[in-house]
Amino acid sequence: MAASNPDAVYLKDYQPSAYLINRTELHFDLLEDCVIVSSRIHLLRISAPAETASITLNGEEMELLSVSVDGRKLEEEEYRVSAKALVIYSIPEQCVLACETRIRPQENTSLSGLYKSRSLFCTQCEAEGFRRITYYIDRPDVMSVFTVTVEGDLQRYPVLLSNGNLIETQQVANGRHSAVWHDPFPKPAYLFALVAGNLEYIEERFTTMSDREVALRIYVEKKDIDKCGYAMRSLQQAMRWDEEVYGREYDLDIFNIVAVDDFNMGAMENKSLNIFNTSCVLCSSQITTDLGFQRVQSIVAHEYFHNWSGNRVTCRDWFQLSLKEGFTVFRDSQFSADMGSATVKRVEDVSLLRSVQFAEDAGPMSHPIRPESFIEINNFYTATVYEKGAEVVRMIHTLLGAESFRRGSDLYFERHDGQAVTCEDFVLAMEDASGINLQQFRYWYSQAGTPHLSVQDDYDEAAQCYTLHVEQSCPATPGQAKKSPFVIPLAVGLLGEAGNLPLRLQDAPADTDTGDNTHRVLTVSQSKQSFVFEGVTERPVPSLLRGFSAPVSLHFNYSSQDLCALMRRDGDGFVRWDSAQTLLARVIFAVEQQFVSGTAAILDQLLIDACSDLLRDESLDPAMVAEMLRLPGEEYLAEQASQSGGANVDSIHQAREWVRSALGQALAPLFLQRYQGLESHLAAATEATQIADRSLRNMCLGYLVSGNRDNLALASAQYRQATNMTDRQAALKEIAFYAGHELRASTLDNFHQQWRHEALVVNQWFQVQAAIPDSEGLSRVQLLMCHADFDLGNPNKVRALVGGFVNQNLINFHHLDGSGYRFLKDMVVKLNRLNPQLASRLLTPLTKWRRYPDRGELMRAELEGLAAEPALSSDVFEIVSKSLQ
Ligand code: B3K
Ligand code: ZN
Repeated sequence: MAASNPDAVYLKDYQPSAYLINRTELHFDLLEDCVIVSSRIHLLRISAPAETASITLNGEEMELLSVSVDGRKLEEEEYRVSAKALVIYSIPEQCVLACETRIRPQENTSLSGLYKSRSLFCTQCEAEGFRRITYYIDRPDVMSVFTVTVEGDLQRYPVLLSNGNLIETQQVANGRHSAVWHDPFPKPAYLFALVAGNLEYIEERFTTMSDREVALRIYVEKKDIDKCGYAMRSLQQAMRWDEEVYGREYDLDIFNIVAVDDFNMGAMENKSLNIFNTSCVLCSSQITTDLGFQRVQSIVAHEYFHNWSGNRVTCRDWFQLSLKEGFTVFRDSQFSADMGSATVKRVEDVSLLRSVQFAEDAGPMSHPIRPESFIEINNFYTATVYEKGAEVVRMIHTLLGAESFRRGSDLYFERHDGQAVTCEDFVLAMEDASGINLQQFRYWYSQAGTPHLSVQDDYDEAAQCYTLHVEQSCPATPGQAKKSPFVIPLAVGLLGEAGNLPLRLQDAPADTDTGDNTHRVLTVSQSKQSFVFEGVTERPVPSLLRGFSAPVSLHFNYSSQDLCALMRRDGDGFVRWDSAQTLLARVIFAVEQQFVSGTAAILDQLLIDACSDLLRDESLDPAMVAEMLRLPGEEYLAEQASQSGGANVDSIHQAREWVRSALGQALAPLFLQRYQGLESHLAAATEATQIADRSLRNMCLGYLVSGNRDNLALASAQYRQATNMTDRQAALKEIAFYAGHELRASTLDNFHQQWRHEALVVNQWFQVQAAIPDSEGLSRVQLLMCHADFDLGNPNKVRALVGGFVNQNLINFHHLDGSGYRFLKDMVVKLNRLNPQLASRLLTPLTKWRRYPDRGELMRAELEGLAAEPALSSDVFEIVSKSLQ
């Protein structure tokens, strides 16, 4: 472990800053081996006045060249520099503090602060990267008006960017030039950005709702200039949508996006200068899959939406991260739903939540969406804070209704514009605007864990009454043994023989909100509660948790016939999908049991019939049919299995493969018919119907290959004839996973030859190979790590290859000889030095050791090994130590 273990920070210890920084002036001298940063910060003490007082500024990994106060250079005894701070012993109530520091972006492999991505200077300051640039009060509630001068070589760095408006540019001596940027909006340091390099841009104009012209630019390397159009269109759509749906207008004359290769996550919402991972901006149908296009659209929108939910109104402290992230994810999911199929979007979001967030909630890092403490804030950019946070905002939307929710968001933005606030302020605005009391609802912010909702029904034929008995509970999570009941909006319908029945809830006014009398949102707020429906003329099948109205795990004892009925006929698209998933999971687990007990596996005829109906009905949205036929992932199945005793990855994998193959065989003619019928076109590659067709067609291909290896010929033909990356990659995957050595090797080789100049496609190539579930799994990955195109310094490559292996190749990662675990441990040790944020993210699969009774000890041993490593970063230390507790 580290010589001294890093300490935790607690929400309860929050204190406002003693100082404000009204203005911040920065000057960057970009040199080839270092950067000289000169800062002038205008300080004002706001805590109890005193003659003199000390100040502590955050600062790491930098060399202090000089420090002065109001123009007077300080003597060495007037201050102290430590590894993490600069303390000045005595400072006037109001003054200008000037520092000159030297930093080395060229050596910064952590990609936090100012660093170099290839030949480009760029920054990433959220959460605490600014303190690696200059000494500062680096916390989100210290907001300042920034003026930034960037000076560098004209040839190497013709483009010099920072936040806000460009004030002036100048040629200076020695072939250098400079640019001055001023951002009139006060902002926390985490939203600061700087970019310098040789970039080209595309430009469009946007006229805002109040008729202001905004210049929109996307900056990329010259070779990528033809791949920015889709991101630009997405930005324009997002800007219009935010005006129409939230009444939010853009507030500066310029909005820039820059794409960089080396980036720790997807993108960053720096004020007016968003910095993006190239993987989240660049697209063309030649190099990008349909999923990739959707990702670009939603991330461009997400970062843009932060301009209001995050930037204009920001977080008081990092415990409030979900204030901006949960709300912004909710906003971007509404946007994506409006741009495409709302049900498909919901299905994708819920699949992610259930496989990743539910697992997080059940593991050692479980935390509420507003955590109470952390060691390293970078570890809390989690599915809980983001995705569950968005679900919590969605529930407020459901409980208030769309109109009151909009009044609440207007009030929130109006009340807090220019402030750094808390989740509580958000909830208060929602309460004030709607008159609805959210007191008990607030437990969603403070309690961790996935609530368990168990429902039983009871039908009284004589009285024509149908009752739902609902019970909620929530498992203990670290530090929270007992939970209070949550407020759970439970959207329901009742399915009869001829469709959904009209609902009359006893003792309740008619639900006027939806105008649909077959749908109703019940508010569950007690541990046990019953809801009685009157005038129910037949025994219905309950359609529960429609639209996934709350992030809970739902339990109702459906028969397989019930599930088939819901799957075929329920009025709610989400419930139709969810019933299919439940049935598929049930069949897979049944087959797993048959394997374990040595009996011959058989496929449930009910499932075959239901899938056959789905495939035959050409009136259904092909995208939804594809989602309904998608087998639940191994990760999700393992999580499910661990809830009831323990997961065995090998038998889960075997059973899942068997079910796919058996279904592929049973319905081979139908799969082939749909496969051949769904033509795939390049034209209008992003158009919804084409995407839907491709998605079902490729799903059929998967089943066909699983059912009969001869169908690899179809995959081969598709690979050769594909006019877009979606079809090419789908075919490649089938070949890589299931073809014999020769075909596999030649196809993979062909793919690499063809795309080796497109880094993003090479990453897809790494990722497909990392996931191949054959006995060569780990050695293939190890070999690929020596490939000339691999680079440990580039997070996209590491995520594709190492992440692809540990997250998507479950049987190899969990090999009983422990080699997968050792491999991950060794990678984490290496990356811990280079890029701690990346290291700690990769570590997640090892933290789930308790899920696997048969090999958990092997996993734990690697965690112990990591714990014994010297010089662990706070990032890795926190995950390791919490996993071992
Ligand atoms: N706010 C950034 C995430 C920053 C992560 C820092 N470790 C991107 C986003 O959520 O929009
Ligand atoms: Zn965000």
